[in-house]
Amino acid sequence: MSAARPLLTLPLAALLSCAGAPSTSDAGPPDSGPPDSGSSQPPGFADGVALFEAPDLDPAPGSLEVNLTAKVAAVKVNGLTVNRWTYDGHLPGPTLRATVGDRVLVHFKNELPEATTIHWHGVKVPADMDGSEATQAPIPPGGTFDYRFTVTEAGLFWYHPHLDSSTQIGSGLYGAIEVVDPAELALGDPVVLVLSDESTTDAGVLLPGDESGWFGDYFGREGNTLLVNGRVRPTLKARAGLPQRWKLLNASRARFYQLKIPGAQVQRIGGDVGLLAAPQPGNGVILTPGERAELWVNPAAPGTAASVQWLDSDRFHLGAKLPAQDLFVLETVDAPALGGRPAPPAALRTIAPLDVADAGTRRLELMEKAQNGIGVLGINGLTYDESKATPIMVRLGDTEVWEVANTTGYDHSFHLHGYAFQPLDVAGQPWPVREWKDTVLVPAKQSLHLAVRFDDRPGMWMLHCHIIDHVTLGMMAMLHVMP
Ligand SMILES: [Cu+2]
Repeated sequence: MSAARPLLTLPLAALLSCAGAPSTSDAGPPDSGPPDSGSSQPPGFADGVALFEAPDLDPAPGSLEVNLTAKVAAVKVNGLTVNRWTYDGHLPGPTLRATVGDRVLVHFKNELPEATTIHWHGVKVPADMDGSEATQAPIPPGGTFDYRFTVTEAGLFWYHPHLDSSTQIGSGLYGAIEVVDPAELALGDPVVLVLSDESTTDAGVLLPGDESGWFGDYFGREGNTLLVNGRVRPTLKARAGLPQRWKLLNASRARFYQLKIPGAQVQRIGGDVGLLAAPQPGNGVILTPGERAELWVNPAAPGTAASVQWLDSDRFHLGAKLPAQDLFVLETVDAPALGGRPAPPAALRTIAPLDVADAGTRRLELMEKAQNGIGVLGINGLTYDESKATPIMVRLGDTEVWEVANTTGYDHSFHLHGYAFQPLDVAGQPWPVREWKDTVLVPAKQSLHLAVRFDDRPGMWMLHCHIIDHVTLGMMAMLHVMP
């Protein structure tokens, strides 16, 4: 594969000068002047959050070929050696790093005690590679499957099971997919940060995936241990004035992350599928399960150690918030970079709006109802079991505007397989920036409008709440993109 990691090993300034940097992009005017020469991140600045990278079995450029085995393995978490469900014995699973245009081949083997599949969240795979029960039979224990697809867009994506998902994701089965585009703006030294949590005893033993039954499904299982790249409160080092590009993924089952990053200038520069059209305010960004965000982070004063914290976003609208929790330490150790970089470029990339002049409209209600004396969740009046025989039908080539209406009293995370969409507005307010998303917060008692084009890859797909426990209660539906 061709996705070596020049930004981690070369000084940013050197990279900018040899690449010609912003001028090679069509994203608009260059930013606020060249950085100083010779400045770089502190040596080993990201060692504290290093992720294992899947070795490429095919050295030819344009392809990434990896082995991936799901298995129970001993890992070290918070000083304890504990068993987790893992990909290749790593928590998170190995990072797949690829370049736009790469063909990806994953030789998957299931050594778990139960059946599984892999869903490639956000990657535009063919329908029969999507890993949902709509298109793939469960891979039994001992079974194998080759997943093949091409990565066509830059961004941070991820992979996880789409079967017994609350238990399997909650037990450790998730990994990042970083797709880079050499033609993209250089926007700081990249760091992938996988945010997850797990529910364990004091001895670090995982609680059962269905722990606390219906109550856990309804409220969503938030773990008692917060992990950043599989570690408890690791340290990331930085140099004042020299921006880092944090690529964040929320791989938790149910927890929302509102991030507080003290002592730094922070702009959101990317969303689920690559860069935004323009930077947005980045401190306080909320990530629902499955969502990604890219943040441009420019640390302020050297000699400081700031705790990057999780804040409660009150997703149940209880009017009271849980105390903040530490996620990781941002340690600014070196003298300031000469000249610094006060802001990212005002234009990041060109994103054409989807043409919705002739678009059909569709309403999807995220709702709850009583069934046999308990609350269940669904879409348009039906739980997944009730609706799966009659999928939502759309036509290949059509553009549609969807109203996703949340009529429950708490927030949901709406995820569409196979197709990215452009959010148009939420709660009556225009979406602040043009961007591509596949997972989005739909606040309680509010509606969100999005535009989506079924441009390619007909077949059966899924849409569901990415609070995975809500899938268990029925908030999922099948979508048939008809050729
Ligand atoms: Cu939900």
